[in-house]
Amino acid sequence: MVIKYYGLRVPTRIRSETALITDPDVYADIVDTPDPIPLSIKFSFFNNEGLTLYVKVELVSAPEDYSMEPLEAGEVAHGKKIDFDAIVNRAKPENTDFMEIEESITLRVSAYTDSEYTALYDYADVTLTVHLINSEHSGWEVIKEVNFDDGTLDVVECYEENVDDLSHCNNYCQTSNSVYVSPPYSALHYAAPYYGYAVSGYFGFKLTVDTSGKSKAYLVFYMYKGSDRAYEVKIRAGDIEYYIQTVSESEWYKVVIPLPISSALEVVITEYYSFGYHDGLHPFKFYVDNIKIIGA
Ligand SMILES: [Ca+2]
Repeated sequence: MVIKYYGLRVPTRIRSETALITDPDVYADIVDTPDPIPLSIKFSFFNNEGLTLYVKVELVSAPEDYSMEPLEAGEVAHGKKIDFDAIVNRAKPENTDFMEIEESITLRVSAYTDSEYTALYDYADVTLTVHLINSEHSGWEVIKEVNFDDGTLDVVECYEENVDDLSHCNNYCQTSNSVYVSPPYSALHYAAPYYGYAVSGYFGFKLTVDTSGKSKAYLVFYMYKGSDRAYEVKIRAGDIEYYIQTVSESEWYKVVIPLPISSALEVVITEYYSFGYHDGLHPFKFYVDNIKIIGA
């Protein structure tokens, strides 16, 4: 599953063209992903309209390989915001002889004044570009690949950001054989506050890669959420940040992120952890595996 952060303002402001669209691009790898490929598109809906609204998202225009169950995202009171993911399915392409193809889809975000979604208040259409990547196509140069299977973290470093109190926290990174994509190891970032202490912040991994000389490059990797006290995933490539907000526990996700071109590009993969005391039951456990940087 590939998730992009996507932001929208109130419907009337969309119509007057002051909508905030953070990134109208969605990326997915066709290698080892399910058929159909679920594309999860993040929406933030702000209601500043002075009445309660009910939000619905549906697919209004796309190639025939796409489908979507209309999503009734529910009630948003005046002054409130809701965050939700719209899932659009793309059938896996039968002909896989491509490095990347781009397709355009349009979603309609509608606001209703009733919970039965009959009284339309306003709507906005949002057009997205879907980038389907074949990460195993021979046209890509594999710039770096890390699978942790020799038991080392290779070029991947332990990383923390905005952590309020690391001194009262058990915190480390190591290879782990509890879960993995390629056997026998993945990389684990473990953290847990000492008894009586609280800890919060972004915990994860960092690596530096060289994408210079390429016209484009991608980061492809798997991640696994192992903690019920972890929240959004933040991935930073250079100074560009990507957020993934809805991640189920105990499930591997495949993620594709476009990378800037740089001879020393810092790539950071983190998850936000927050926990108020130590009970031994809610440590932070975040796994990554099969990190691949490709370019052409
Ligand atoms: Ca592995």
